[in-house]
Amino acid sequence: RACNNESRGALIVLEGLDRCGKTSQSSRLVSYLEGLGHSTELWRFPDRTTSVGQMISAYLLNQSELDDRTIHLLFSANRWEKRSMMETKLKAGTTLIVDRYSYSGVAFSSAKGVDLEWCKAPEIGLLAPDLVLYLDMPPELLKGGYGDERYERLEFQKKVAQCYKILRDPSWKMVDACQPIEDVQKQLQKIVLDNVLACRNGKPLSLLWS
Ligand code: NYM
Repeated sequence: RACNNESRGALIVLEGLDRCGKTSQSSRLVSYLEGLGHSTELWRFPDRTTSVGQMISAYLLNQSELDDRTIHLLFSANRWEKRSMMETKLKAGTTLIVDRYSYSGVAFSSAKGVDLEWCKAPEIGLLAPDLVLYLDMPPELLKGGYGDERYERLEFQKKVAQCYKILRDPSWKMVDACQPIEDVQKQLQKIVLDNVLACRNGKPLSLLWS
């Protein structure tokens, strides 16, 4: 029963401020795991391809205005609409490397002043990550400055960093993202591989928010 092809994949989340290197580290991790023969997919939130995701994208591009709680619930709905597919993939043995998840949802909305517990509530019952990797970089050093999307301003990113600090728990792996890309990747690879192996060996899936 516990043969390898019945064991599950790992749910691995990368978090951090805008432009700290999450996206390139995530895709490198997928190549690394695939190279070792582990079935792996790259996911990201927001997933802008769904109809909810298109509303989110328009908001981020400043093409629409939405109340802070409304956009918060859309980000959450965007995770809920992917939840069953996520569970199916994990149970089929595929590891998911996820670029942002519920922690971004809570950190960015609470940085706007929305109550933190209120922000967490709609995330309850989503799958809990097996591993949260936080790419740590001071807001002042973020790569190449910011772009034009909503939230990409230094003062706001400082607030987001504070909110991440409140959310952080001892199980998060903090990685110094100021190091060269290759060094960051080496550290991430080791942590991720250990975690993928632990999940294959029968670690049960759990739910947020615990
Ligand atoms: N963001 C992302 C949120 O405000 N709430 C969420 O739940 C998620 C997943 O969207 N500035 C914010 C963080 C980013 C922006 O993300 C778009 P990305 O990774 O740049 O596509």
